Amino acid sequence: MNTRQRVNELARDVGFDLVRFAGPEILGEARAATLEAHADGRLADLGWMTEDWIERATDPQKFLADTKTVVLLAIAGHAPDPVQQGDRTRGRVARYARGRDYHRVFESMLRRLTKAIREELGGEARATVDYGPLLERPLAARAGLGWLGKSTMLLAPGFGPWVLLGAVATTLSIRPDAPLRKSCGTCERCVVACPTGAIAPDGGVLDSRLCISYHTIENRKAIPRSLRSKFGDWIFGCDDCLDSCPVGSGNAGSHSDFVPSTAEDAFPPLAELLEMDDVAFRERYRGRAVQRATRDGFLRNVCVALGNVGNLDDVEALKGALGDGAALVRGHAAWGLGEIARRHGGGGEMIEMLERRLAAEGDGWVGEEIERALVVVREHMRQSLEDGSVS
Ligand code: B12
Ligand code: SF4
Ligand code: SF4
Repeated sequence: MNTRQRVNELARDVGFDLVRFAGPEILGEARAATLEAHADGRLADLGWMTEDWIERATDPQKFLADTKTVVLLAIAGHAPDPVQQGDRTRGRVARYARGRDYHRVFESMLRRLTKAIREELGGEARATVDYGPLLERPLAARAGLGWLGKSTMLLAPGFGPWVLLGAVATTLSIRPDAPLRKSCGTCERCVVACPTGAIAPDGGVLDSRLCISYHTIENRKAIPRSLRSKFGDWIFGCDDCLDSCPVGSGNAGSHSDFVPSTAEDAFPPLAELLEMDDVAFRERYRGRAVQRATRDGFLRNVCVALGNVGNLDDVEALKGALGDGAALVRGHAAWGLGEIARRHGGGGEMIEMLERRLAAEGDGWVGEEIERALVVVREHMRQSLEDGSVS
């Protein structure tokens, strides 16, 4: 058996669903595209994605000296939605984050693979998943593992966008695979499906500053007001552009570790999430990708989702969040209350609650959010009085 076949077999034994090989050349076009995105500000506030990181991430030799081959590996991640029961207001977690943290799953599989490459085949090997300095999508496209879709996702035949990627650079010489000759053609479903217009009209370019996934996972600050109402029920990540994709839809299946064990993993009731302090958050999301958002960022997302899909039964929970220790949470709780009032009414009680909080508030930005919420609640009351439907 030759080295190519053996590495393929080892990777399959470890549990990877797809295995392809790429050469070690610099990813020139991807480097230029990513540097341009960086210069234009489209990468938003991802502090670690510096020009230096991009240069390294597009040169496999910088990742591992004397790299001859990069092995691209994919795991399927499309578990069906669990059944939701009861009538509580629920949020939505992106599919990749509903089970075990995929970084941990990849890490242990990659460790086994690199060990086997070193010990059995005598090559040096270094692995990465997601956060390491290698741009995985352009590399996977070079290896023919899939092609770059208009959503910017790598679409793998049979799986569509529902694959997570990892890579192993090695000093072993292995014949590379050829890129696929496939494209999205005239399809533009993801561009239309994206609630915030984050994907450029012609596709292939994403503006992270508009992306729900960026804001709910990576942004540590306030979510821009102009975007909040477009977030729907997403509280961690977003799959709208993936869900709309006809490639491989419904066929992908999932690695067992990514299958949610309960409906709460995928669609948690929102009000109870607002009760979590740091300890409870760490406990509930131990070993899960959701940890990445941090407790304050996650509760901020929950307040936004409640503003979008909540009702008068959720006011009590938002009232609690209005007194949270984190300004980030208090400010978004005020916004959430205003939005519930806009749709369902809030009445004098909500005005009183907001005014009391405003009087005690020490943070300027939170004060501003409360004042804006008060304008919304008062306006709703005025209109209700005018048309005789006071709530
Ligand atoms: C930063 C990052 C993000 C950012 C920015 C994403 C983006 N599209 O730019 C945010 C936080 C928004 C994000 C969101 C998501 N991400 Co992300 N993310 C990354 C990360 C760490 C780096 C990607 C990056 O550098 N982006 C910058 C852009 C410019 O580069 P790029 O997308 O890698 O490559 C583009 C350019 O190179 C260009 N290009 C390449 N060749 C050429 C040639 C020419 C001529 C031109 C013009 C352009 C061009 O096109 C490529 C594709 O758009 C990678 C992991 C990694 N190390 O690569 C995961 C990764 C891309 N993310 C992943 C996932 C799963 C997601 C989400 C689905 C999570 C979710 N459910 O919420 C969303 C999807 C959003 C989307 N539509 O892309 C997977 C994607 C798997 C796949 N099948 O594609 C990856 C590979 C992680 C992994 N290990 O599996 N992500
Ligand atoms: S992840 Fe959501 S917000 Fe981001 S590009 Fe896709 S559909 Fe748009
Ligand atoms: S939805 Fe259509 S355009 Fe978008 S990535 Fe999938 S196939 Fe391509």
